[in-house]
Amino acid sequence: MSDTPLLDTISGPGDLKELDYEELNRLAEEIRSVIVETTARCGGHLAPSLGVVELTIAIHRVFQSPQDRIVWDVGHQSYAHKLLTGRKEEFIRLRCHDGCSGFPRREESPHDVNNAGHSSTSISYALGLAIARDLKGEEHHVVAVVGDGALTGGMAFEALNQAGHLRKNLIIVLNDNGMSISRNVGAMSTYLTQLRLNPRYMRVKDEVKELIENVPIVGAPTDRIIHSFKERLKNFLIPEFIFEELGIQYVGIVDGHDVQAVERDLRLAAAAEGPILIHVLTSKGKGYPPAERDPDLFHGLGPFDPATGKSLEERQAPSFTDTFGRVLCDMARVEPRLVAITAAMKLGTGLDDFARLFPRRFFDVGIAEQHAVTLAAGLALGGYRPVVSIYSTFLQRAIDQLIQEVCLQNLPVIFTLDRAGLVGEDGPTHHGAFDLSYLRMMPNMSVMAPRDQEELRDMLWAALVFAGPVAIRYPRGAGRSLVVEPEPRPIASGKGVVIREGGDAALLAVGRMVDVALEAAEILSGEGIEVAVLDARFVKPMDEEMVMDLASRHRLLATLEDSVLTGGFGEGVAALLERMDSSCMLVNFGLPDHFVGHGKVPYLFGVEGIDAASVARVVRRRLRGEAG
Ligand SMILES: Cc1ncc(C[n+]2csc(CCOP(=O)(O)OP(=O)(O)O)c2C)c(N)n1
Repeated sequence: MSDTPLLDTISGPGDLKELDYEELNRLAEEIRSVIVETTARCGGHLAPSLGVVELTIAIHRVFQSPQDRIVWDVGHQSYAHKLLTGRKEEFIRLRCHDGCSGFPRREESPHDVNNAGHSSTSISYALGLAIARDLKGEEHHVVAVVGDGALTGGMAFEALNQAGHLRKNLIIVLNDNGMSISRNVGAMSTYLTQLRLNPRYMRVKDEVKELIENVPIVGAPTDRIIHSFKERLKNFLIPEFIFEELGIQYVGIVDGHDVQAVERDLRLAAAAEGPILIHVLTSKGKGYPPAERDPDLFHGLGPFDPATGKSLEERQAPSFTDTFGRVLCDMARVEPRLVAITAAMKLGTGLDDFARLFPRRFFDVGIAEQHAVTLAAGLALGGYRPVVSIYSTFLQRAIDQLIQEVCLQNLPVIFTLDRAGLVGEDGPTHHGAFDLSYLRMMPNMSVMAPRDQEELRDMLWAALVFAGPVAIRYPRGAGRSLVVEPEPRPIASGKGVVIREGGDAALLAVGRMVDVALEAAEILSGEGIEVAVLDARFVKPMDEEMVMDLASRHRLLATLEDSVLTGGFGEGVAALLERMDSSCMLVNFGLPDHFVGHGKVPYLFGVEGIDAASVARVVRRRLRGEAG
């Protein structure tokens, strides 16, 4: 680790006040080196965190955390905040099961006001905190730090709407770097770019205002008439100012890498009455050339060589994400009605090639999952075949839209849920832990889970001819296919496939859990216990015939899924066995009724008892008539 003499003197934000600006700049460099070295080892959200180092220093100099409440939107940019709030030791093991979370966590520090991870929540949280403060008659500041990407989310607009109405004292720091994960999109983003590209605009605005105030009016009109005339003149000469029109004062634009300048504006905001937004300009990846050159690639990444920025992750096979992207392009070539939608995750969902090859059929809606789903419904009503690709965890945002706007009308929309199941180091906010339950409960929805990338290809092609909504969920990374040929194999609708025979028990596995089942089968076979393995393929409709056939031929069925047990595949099998009055024993493996922490996936599988060794152990015991 690099020497960090200044950072070593900081045990909490109060210590920052001892440093002069030259020292603060050196401190910023030290923080950057720790962030780069740590993320290079542990992976993480590098570029967002590098972009806000000076901003974080300035915030912690002006405000007294934890009395003043600082709310980080998404929270992926909170590394400097963690380092300045007494967590240097834990930060060294960032995102490991025994180290710091990659996001703010209340359990970790009183300086983390809320648990974050999903976007566009900070202004709502902050407004709630401001209301609570006023109701209790307390006096402290509430600060929301929100990115221009997060500002594209509906919740951010909803919160601004109420903040402008209530006029509570509330400070919104808009961290504008022009980027979401990829380049930011949308009309709000264009508006911010206009402000950003034209710093003179702000000065002109002030000059015009002053000029108008001094316009002499002849005759003796009433004050009200003069005021109304001047307002109209201002509106004519100054392009409408969104935030001020909403009742939120606007201050900007300030260079987010100039601690002194940011501090000055923050002090101004701290003294203001009512909601105020400070527009801060930052550069994503600041100070680390590979991240500055390629901020989207360095937004969030696995371990890399800090000297070159080159990834250390070995990739021999195309991931599920790559396969989805490639197959979708093949499908778009033969199906002109196919359109693709992402909610600010073009790279993450593998849609970059599609966007390049079919720009008119690709839509990035911003961080707006709810809108993405209803937009797809509209496109389906208009005769198109939309494919909406959203991470499993983020599609939770749009459960009502899935039910009301898609399933209720049985519209042919294909949903691809990437990062399904446990994702590992990003932890509880990002695990795709609930999808099988929330999708299973929706009438008309078909739900598939491929065991490997080739099966994903087959399922995508199969989904194209479904008459109603279909969801295909798959995990991060690669499965066992090393190569994925373009030609699909047929998938029988609603049918699973037995891929290993065995007379003692049958393991019914969903998606990547098929590999776990096969591994468990090998362990048991070594002990003379032979188990069959079913690749369920369809979680809904369930292959009831197959399940009942297996139940009739085995003493024990075990279901394996990497989604919560409540309402999941296993519960579906239990209900079926009960309905059919089957006497077959059943054991369900899946995610528990608690939030799973962060750490490597195999480690978490072990902790939660869904790895091959745990499955083999429980199956062995149950066959012997012992309790699980
Ligand atoms: C609801 C939701 N959808 C998608 C994401 C994935 N995501 C994480 S950060 C991010 C971009 C945020 O951009 P911005 O707020 O401008 O912050 P920056 O990374 O540029 O600092 C996205 C899309 C998320 N965290 N939450």
